Amino acid sequence: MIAVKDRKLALWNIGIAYIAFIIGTFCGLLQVFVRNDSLQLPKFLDYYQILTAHGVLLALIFTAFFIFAFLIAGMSKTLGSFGPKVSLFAWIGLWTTAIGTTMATVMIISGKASVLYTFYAPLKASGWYYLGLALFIIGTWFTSFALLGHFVAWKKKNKGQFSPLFAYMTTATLLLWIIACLGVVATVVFQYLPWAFGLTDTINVELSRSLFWYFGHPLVYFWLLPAYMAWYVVMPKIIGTKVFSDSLARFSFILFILFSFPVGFHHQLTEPGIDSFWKFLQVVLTFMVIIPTLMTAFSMFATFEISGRNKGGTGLFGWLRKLPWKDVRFSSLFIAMLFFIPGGAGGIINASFQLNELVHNTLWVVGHFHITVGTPVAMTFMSVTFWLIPYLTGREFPKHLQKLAHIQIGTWAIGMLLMSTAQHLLGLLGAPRRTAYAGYNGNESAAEWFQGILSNHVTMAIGGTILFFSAMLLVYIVANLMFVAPKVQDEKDLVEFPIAESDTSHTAKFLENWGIWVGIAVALIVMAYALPLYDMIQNAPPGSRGFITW
Ligand code: HAS
Repeated sequence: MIAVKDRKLALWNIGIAYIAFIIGTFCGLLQVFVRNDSLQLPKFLDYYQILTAHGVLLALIFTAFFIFAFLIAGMSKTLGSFGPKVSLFAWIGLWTTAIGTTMATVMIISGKASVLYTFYAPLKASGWYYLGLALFIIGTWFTSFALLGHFVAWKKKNKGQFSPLFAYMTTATLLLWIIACLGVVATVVFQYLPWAFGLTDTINVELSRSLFWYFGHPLVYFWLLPAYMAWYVVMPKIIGTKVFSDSLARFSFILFILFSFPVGFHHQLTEPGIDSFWKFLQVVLTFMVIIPTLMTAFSMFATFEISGRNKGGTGLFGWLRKLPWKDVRFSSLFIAMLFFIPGGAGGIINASFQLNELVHNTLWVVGHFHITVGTPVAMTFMSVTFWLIPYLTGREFPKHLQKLAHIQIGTWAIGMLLMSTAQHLLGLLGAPRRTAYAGYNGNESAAEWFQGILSNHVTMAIGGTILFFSAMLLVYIVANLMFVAPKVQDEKDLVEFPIAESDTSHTAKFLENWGIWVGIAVALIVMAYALPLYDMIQNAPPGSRGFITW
């Protein structure tokens, strides 16, 4: 059992995460209906406003708060409870992040920041929106440094020992986050804030987008790595076995630190001002970042098979039947992983220079991120929710809620399958993303493209509605686990915090030498970014004034 004060900290983070989840998913529901022209929004709301709220609240706020809750709980569990300084920093982090979130949300709701979660210039939001985002990042840094401080203190006390796998992975994730944020902090502080508050008239659009994507791609791995932590460390315990290979797991996280950064240009392959050499280089490096995921896939299959065979499964696939399908903590993780197969394959298509011409800025990309962050990541967080909240609140996870959890996971999978398939197909047929309903001026041949059973905005809306139902079911389960489910009487009946045993006897010491890895990461960043960024600043295109198009 972790200390009460650390539990409280984690619970506050989860609480804020789920408030963002409620508003964000409701905006998603509205969106799918606007896009198939069956809903007219009231005058005070417009499509781009709800699209911005949806993206910011789910992709940035829900994920970040949930991730920090998971990391806080796991670090306290594996390294011991936090000292006063760590707690203080983590609380300052929580409140700064919450204030930043509130500022940004208020600006979006009041219609002063309909710039979507990527806030591409020259769209111009109120300066208070960018300030809110800056506070959000600063807050996450406080919490990150608090957790890193806890790690360093543990290492000092346990000289020469390997850190527990969970703590190691947390450290890698936080380093990735801190280095990634440097890009977005640079553009917000030096470009957006002076521009939005009227100190400068114009903005260098190309530079701002490049700095954003320097951050934006590692951001997706900041979502993914905590999910991988649950796959590597939590899942084996749930299915009754050990981590397949401690060194493989650690090394895959190191590869993410190295290759997450020098790849941001694959989001800008159609950006005219970047020389094709730099795009080519970053595309090649993008293919390197696939390797740790394939290592993870190999490791997961091996873990499943070992566990299934230990339980008596025979034949080529007999072990699959022995896995604990009735345990929703496991079935949700498994479905999450299944979704990542087409999700990752779509990523490879996006990253391929020529194919990107076809899919860029279409609904295909929206389909892609719903089956990466929207399912593998989000469903892993749901799986974690099912045991982490009762563990922290000291409540039971009663049978009727477990049944509901199965329905919730099933409906999420069905809704997402329908919605994301429709999005992928519509995108291939040319439906643009980041746009409200388009009737193509009643053009008949354009309308025909969108009348297939799956390539249809109605299918997308049906999927979206099922997803919203599933989201509300999840909120019901969360509220019950937080406040209603019966308290356990005896600590031994407490829901388990599953951490699998990990054998470090073959793990190489240099994997724990962070200086080497951060050094190589910096060298790769300099190689991929120094010259193109220098060029963008030295030979800057004429800046753009701001546009408020809504
Ligand atoms: Fe992506 C756009 C390329 C992974 C999220 N991506 C986005 C956007 C988001 C996003 C949010 O190159 C939109 C941004 C925006 O608003 O503009 N993506 C990739 C590549 C990968 C990738 C190469 N993306 C992710 C992940 C995300 C995510 C993960 C969130 C968590 N993505 C792109 C590109 C674009 C893009 C371009 C820009 C498009 C454009 O033009 O705008 C790779 O990391 C993928 C590697 C993964 C695999 C899959 C292997 C998986 C296997 C199954 C796993 C199974 C396991 C075990 C572990 C190669 C093999 C299962 C066990 C069983 C028994 C089943």
